[in-house]
Amino acid sequence: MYAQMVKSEATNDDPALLAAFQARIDAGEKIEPKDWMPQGYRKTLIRQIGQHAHSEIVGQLPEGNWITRAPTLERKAILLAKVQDEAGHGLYLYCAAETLGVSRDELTEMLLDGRMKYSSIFNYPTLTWADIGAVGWLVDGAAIMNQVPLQRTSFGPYSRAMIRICKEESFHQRQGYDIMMKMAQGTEAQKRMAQDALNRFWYPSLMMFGPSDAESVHSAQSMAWKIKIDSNDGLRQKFVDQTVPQAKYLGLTIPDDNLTWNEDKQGWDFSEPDWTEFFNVLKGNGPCNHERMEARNKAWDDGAWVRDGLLAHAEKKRAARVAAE
Ligand code: FAQ
Repeated sequence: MYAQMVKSEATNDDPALLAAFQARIDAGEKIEPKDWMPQGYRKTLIRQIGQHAHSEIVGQLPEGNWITRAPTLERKAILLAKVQDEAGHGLYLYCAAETLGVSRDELTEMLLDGRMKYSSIFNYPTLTWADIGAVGWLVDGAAIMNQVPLQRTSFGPYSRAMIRICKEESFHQRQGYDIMMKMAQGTEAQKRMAQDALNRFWYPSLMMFGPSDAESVHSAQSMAWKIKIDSNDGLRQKFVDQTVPQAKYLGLTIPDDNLTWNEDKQGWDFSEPDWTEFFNVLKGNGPCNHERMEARNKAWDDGAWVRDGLLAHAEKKRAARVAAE
């Protein structure tokens, strides 16, 4: 179905249709699944929403790793709820992508055979309990910074999914910050753990916003189509400006000797992440890429009997309907 849609749009991408489409975008209208859209718009959305959905699903793995080791029953219940929320976010996003004519199975296959990505951040390990605090504070904090503007994205189903997701993400960020507060106010050993988690998650969190604007291949077109509302560098700056005072409040140090307040821009100057490391992680060479893909492949293989059962049941129902006609 997806291939058919793309083919018909390829023949329909004429200048008048494109101009009318752009006029709708410029007027702030939402584009809905049955509306005409350029092939590139559909393709970009499938890539971004699909990648976003995969990130939510793979993103359960580093935190799921700590559910059995959470330090108290209360922390365990909170973490369990958070990880379940992430699964839900993945499902809303797969549904939004499905309205574009691509099935969830196709999206999963594209992830498993390497045609689709998930966020670089989830290729870093969670080594201590403080890492769970850092993930909530920094990773969910970065996710919210990126996703709040996406509530105004031009594609209706994506925008509506984002509204629901953002409500839950703000709880996630607060639970992470709460863990960091406890650790930072705890024993010397706990403070060291909190600082170590910040040291390891700081630059990978900055990478979540994508490459610098100069290196971002999709930003210009995506912003013209209002798929993206803000630039990668713009969001990264906002994240740093929001997070520096939070680190100060915790009594922790951002691991960047170049961090300086810039009076003119009313924001912090900071060091860029190591972009060689970022592109290397994207190529599959991060600390946990192999482990994460192994887990996704195993889940897909283990679920084969469920998919087969559902298909057999649907076929049985269809045959019964045909026989009754
Ligand atoms: N990781 O031209 P651009 C979360 C790729 S949700 C991997 O700038 P674009 C919740 C990009 O795809 C986190 N790949 O791309 C949670 C492109 O690849 P291509 C996920 C990346 O799309 C918390 C190439 O680099 N959030 O964390 C990354 O315009 C805790 C060139 O880049 C979303 O997906 C990256 N970080 O801008 C869950 C939000 N950055 O086409 C569990 C929606 C870039 O060459 C626990 N997505 N790439 O194959 C977006 O806003 C955008 O897609 C960006 C990238 C901003 C991520």
